[in-house]
Amino acid sequence: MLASSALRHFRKSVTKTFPCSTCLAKQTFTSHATKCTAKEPDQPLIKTNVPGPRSEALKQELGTVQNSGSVVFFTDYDRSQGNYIADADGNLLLDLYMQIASMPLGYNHPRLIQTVKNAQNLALFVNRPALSCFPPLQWMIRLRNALLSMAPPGLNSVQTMACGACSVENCLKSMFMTYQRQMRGGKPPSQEELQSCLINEPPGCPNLTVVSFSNAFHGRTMGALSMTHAKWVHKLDNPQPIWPIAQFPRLQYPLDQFERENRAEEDRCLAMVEELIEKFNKLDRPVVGICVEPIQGEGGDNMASPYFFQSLQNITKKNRISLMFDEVQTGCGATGKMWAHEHFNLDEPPDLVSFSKKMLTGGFFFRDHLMPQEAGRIFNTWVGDPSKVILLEEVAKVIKEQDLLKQVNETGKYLISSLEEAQVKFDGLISRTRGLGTHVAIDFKDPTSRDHFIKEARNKGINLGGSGSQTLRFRPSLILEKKHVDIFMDVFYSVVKEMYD
Ligand code: PSZ
Repeated sequence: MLASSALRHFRKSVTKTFPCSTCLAKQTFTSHATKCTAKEPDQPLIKTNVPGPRSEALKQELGTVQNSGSVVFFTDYDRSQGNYIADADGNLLLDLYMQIASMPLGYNHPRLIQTVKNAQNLALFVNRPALSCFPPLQWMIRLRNALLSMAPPGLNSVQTMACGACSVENCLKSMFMTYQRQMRGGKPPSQEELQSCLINEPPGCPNLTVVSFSNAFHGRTMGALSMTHAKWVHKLDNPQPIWPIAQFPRLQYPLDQFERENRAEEDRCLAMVEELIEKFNKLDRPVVGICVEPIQGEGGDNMASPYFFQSLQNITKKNRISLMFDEVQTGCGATGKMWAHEHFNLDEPPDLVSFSKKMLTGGFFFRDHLMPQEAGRIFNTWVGDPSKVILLEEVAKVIKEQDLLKQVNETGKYLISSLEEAQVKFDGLISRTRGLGTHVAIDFKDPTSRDHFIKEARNKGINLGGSGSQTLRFRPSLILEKKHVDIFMDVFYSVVKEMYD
């Protein structure tokens, strides 16, 4: 009763008119959202340097209570729309970085606004549940419509989590627990195991390990950090376990001119993986799995061929260990397929796939044998947030209805060919154009020129980010179009020409 009177009150209060946050027209939420014709700006609008004085002042103020050194600019989320981000100084930038790859449909998408305004969703925006204990009535429907409708082929189970790192963290734990369960061959854990685990000692806490790769990034929690090898700023001062680290291939571009060299490079890295597994097994630090990004994101947009990933899967099958893809950055359509590993034509599905960012909720898909056998083993208070899954359900629908994966492929091809053309003109300054879909990158000749480009492009109305030491990365939303690529390329030419002369 209380709930329905609260709902009535809510409905009454929202039937008043107020400006639509997307098009600013006066409206009542019940009728307007479906008709809203909110349009993003036609082009960037630059009034000050980016960051401007207001952003700088806010950053300084934030700096009095926390380290604000990583803040790029303060953002006006009310005025950001579609592919455009608005800053605190009245500038509008075409955003090809999208909150570090985490906005699937750009800013203030009318369908997401409508979802938030839908009174039926209100209770799940207001009451954040402890999902493992008290899931909402329609949880199963939500999971099916949102997460399971987007699942990689062959992966039927899913666990939600709050963020990328904790998704990776719980993939690791699933791999370890499954390995130990299989080792016990159906017997329950011994008393000694139950006691020793409480004081961090074997046999309860066994010396199990996972193979990760040079330049990998998997997050900053302790387990995920053990597999992260991109930059010292992530790692320094934290104790880390002794786990095997293999090299990730460094391919030469253009790929069709370096087939032989690239195959040799991938074979070298694969041999290293096999050697490390053998070595660690012998050291009594058994390897239970391999964790890899389909395209290394933070570490410099490093790619490998389908052959490399197929071979990795063969190694995991031969050793009866798990293959985990970390798709936190590559997942949800950015590469033109829902999951980047779908580009690799694997014989079987991988064992685990972690996600977050564009998926709005964190979590992971996994194969049936990784299902925890005891309650409470993969558990925390929130294990995600249903309000994010409600939004994801709408994202999934929009991706299908608007055929956004096709758009990502077409826009991505256009972006890559435009950059390849530019690369020939500015030989020596930029190189190694690469990517899948709009998950694209180029290299500058050194870190200073990359950083200079990002700064100048921002001042001319394009927001972009870097990865690795000298890579420029594109992480737009799925709604990017060719016309946006043209706007970017104009700025690209004007900045790079100045740098080249
Ligand atoms: O500096 C940082 O902490 C950053 S900058 C970009 C990320 C993290 N990416 C997050 C990420 C990822 O790209 C991959 C492949 N795996 C895991 C993560 C961790 O996700 P969050 O940041 O949600 O914990």
